[in-house]
Amino acid sequence: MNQSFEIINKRSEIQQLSEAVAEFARLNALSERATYTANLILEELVVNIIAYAYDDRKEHAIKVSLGLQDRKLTVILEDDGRAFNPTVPPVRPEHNISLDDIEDLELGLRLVRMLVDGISYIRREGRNILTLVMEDVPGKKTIASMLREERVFPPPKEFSAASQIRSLDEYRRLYRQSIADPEAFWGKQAEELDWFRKWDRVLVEDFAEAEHAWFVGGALNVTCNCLDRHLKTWRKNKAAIIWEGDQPWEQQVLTYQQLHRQVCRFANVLKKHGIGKGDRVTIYLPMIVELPVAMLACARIGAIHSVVFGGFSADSLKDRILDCDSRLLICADGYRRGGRLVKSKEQADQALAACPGINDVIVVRRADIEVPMQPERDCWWDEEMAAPDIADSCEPEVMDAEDPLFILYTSGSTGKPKGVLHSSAGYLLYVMQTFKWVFDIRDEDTWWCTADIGWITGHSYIVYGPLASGATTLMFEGVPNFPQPDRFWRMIEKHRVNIFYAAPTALRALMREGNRWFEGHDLSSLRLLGSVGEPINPEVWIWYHEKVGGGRCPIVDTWWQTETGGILIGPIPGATPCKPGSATLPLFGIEPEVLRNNPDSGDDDEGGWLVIKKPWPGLMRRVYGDPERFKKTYFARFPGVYTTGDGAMVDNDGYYWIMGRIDDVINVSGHRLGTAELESALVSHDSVAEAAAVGVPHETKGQGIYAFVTLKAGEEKSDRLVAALKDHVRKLIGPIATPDRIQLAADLPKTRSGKIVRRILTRIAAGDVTHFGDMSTLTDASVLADLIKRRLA
Ligand code: 6R9
Repeated sequence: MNQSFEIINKRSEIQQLSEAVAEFARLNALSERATYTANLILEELVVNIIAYAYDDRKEHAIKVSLGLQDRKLTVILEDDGRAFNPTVPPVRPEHNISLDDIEDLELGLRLVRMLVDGISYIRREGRNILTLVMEDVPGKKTIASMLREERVFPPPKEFSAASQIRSLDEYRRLYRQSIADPEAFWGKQAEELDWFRKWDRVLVEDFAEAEHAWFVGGALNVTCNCLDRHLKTWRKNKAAIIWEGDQPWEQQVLTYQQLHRQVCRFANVLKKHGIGKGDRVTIYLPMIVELPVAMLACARIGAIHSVVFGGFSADSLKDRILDCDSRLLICADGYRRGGRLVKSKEQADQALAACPGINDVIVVRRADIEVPMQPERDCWWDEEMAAPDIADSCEPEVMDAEDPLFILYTSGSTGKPKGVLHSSAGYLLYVMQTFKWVFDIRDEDTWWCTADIGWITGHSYIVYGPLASGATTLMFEGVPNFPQPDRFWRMIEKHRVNIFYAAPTALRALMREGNRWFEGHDLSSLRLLGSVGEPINPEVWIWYHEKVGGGRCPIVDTWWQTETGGILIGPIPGATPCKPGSATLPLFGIEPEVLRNNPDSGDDDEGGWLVIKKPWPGLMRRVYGDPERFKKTYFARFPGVYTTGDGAMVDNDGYYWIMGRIDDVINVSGHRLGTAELESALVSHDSVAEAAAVGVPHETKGQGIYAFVTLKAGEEKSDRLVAALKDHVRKLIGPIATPDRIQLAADLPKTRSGKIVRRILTRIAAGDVTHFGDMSTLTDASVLADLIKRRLA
């Protein structure tokens, strides 16, 4: 029995559609689960299409057909094949959306994938046709069927043959050892570091209290491990950092010897400015070599660095300086990114107006623009470095294994960013070893991680991991599409890059630019590809594999967090067969588990909260300046284990499928932004009474920001005001936090206790449908409902 409906891009019709599905379900005696699923599919897909087209006045036919045969329910969606929004839509002016883009509607399709038993997509006669099939078996598990992605890519034989870990058996054997006796395992690993004094105990822990200390009694200096020890070997004149500027012709190479000298000299400059062990230094620099030099110089003398992403605004910089009571700031006059000038000294000066603790500012000349210099406070990097009393060598400070190495701020859900504090020995060991395991690094490799050092990925896998391993790390100041969208491919060819590590958000943006940008570029040097920051959807995975990797490079999808220091879940490329969309298996010493709120429900392969049961050396030590917050944030929901805040499920092969964050942080291009931080920025505007921000799927950024704002009484609604509000947020937090859309609302939905119900707002943001009632009343979908609610609540 079959039935079709046509809808013409009107939200009111969705309601009718839902009623028609209910009628179809009644006539065919569909189970509650199948009805629910069909409805959810329609809601997620059709509404997303309409929401993205977003203009109710435009008519775009979407044909929906339902069919049932042998208890197999089919839902077929056909669009009219036209661009959905031929005029400039208010949401995303740059693109029109059709079913082709559905894969990018992250949340919608991910939920649908969980629920159905099959998806097929074709384009026929100018129409996009998507068919979804599900078996109507009452009581069938809901989340398990997310695993429609069944393609498996075993490691290429030649790759395995040349790798350090060559088979899944070898991985499993090592893994079992690492879990059975972690102290023996990590003790052996730590032999690979240079120590002033060996440790007395590998691990002292009370995980229930969120406490763990590694290599207790040991002493070392991180820079001795990243620099000095290589100078005694042939690596002395090996390129440590190859740098390329915003403009393709700008280039700089620092050998280990040269980097060592720069670091020592700048360490001496810091000392001259009165900086010593334990002092905090804030570094607000673009991606230039002075940034890693400054970080390592801090580490040389035991100062704690706090790198603030160069794209953050004056206000964010101010908060981060004040929070850790920084003594000294390092910034640039300005810099160009994608050819556009960023006046960073201006931002720094604005921030410093409210930071009395900063007595010294060291300014790197990068843009060569006029900037005001405050006589007693500001000085130039090049002049300081050239001073006659600055020596080429600097004795490394003897650091306790547990002494802090750096603070890195990350958005939490309570508004105030958290200063994640990492240790010296444990952090370094963890990033060094994971770098070798996951990226299978060899001495002759050119390694390129495209992240910004302002984020943890850059700290761990541009600076500390590669340098501790004696690798050559490529550092790039610019953006992927400047001067043209082939910049990455040009750079891979030019530097003969062997291993390339990027974020899905960048890959999606490049994929969108089209394949012609590959033309004429020889990417044959590539051996291995990596992904980090967000779930990589299978379609992007396949594109990455085929177009960038030429079908021959394994892809390592690496899951981890600022808090975890380094990668926790990811393939060993010579050993682990990959499944597109899965981060695969835990690394050595990492014991993850997926926990449900109700432990008695469902089987192992259902989704839930991803937690890590035992400590590992790279895990953060505490939140700077807030002794309780580490435990309160990560150890409260499930006592005794580290709760990551991400949802995940495990399949029958033990593979982890990360479903994104369960809390209310919005992940824009891999950068986590707290909704509370966004909301407090909005509310700080004179006209705003109340605000709520939610994430909406966005085809390039992963998530976009959709904000609801209630104006103060007497304030006039206007487009100008909306623009002013966006501008306000951008100034306060930074361009990355600019809301994609602001909707002025008379009232926000709230619970009785006054908490805003974001779940409803998310629904509205995605297309104004709230007709499902309470999803949790459906018992066999309860786990899913729980996840959805947590994700959206
Ligand atoms: C390294 C980094 C952490 C959050 C994390 C998760 C998401 C990171 C991922 C991934 C799916 C992956 N995330 N890697 N989700 N697959 N391979 O990004 O740190 O900025 O702290 O973000 O990013 O949600 O919890 P951070």
